[in-house]
Amino acid sequence: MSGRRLGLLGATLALGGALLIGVGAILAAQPGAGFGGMMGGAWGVGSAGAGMMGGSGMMGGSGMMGGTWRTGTTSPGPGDPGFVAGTPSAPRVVRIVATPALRFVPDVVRVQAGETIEFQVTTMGPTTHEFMVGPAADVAADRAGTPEVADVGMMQTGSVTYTFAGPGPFSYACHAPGHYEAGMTGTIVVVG
Ligand SMILES: [Cu+2]
Repeated sequence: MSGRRLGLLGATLALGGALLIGVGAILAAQPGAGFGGMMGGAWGVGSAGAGMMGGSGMMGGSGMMGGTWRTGTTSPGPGDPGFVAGTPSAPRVVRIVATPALRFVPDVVRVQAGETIEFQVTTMGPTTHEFMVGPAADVAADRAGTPEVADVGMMQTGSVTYTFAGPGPFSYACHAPGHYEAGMTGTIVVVG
């Protein structure tokens, strides 16, 4: 194996570690999301990755890991302690990670009826994603005019704000070519 190939392998492993750490951090910021088991796994592997990155210095102190998405939080959801319903003037923030496995994490979001939510969508990995949210039929059909944030590239965060008026059903999805077909969707559960 040539030095260059080793370098590429190291970069790939470091990126993988960074992704796991990132997903773990975002999941940790989701109160009551019920990802306990997943979080444990993600943190365990992420820690191993961090050690490796520290040794190589490849990722240390890079701006890539210092983005605002790491420090932001998802506000408590309906039924969680401290829940405050989002309003048009003060939307509740829900953070979503779009993964290279063509999935949204989380893929279920609970909202209170009538709530206004600001979705902050961060892409992990090299695949560019979009995030469309609204009535499930419109989202499924990729209907023009349905609220969305498009072209969210690697480690970027885009946001879109939506008010969940009426009973739904509501959903979200990515319509980058092939992603919806691969199952890159999420469900909105309206409560109250
Ligand atoms: Cu996508």
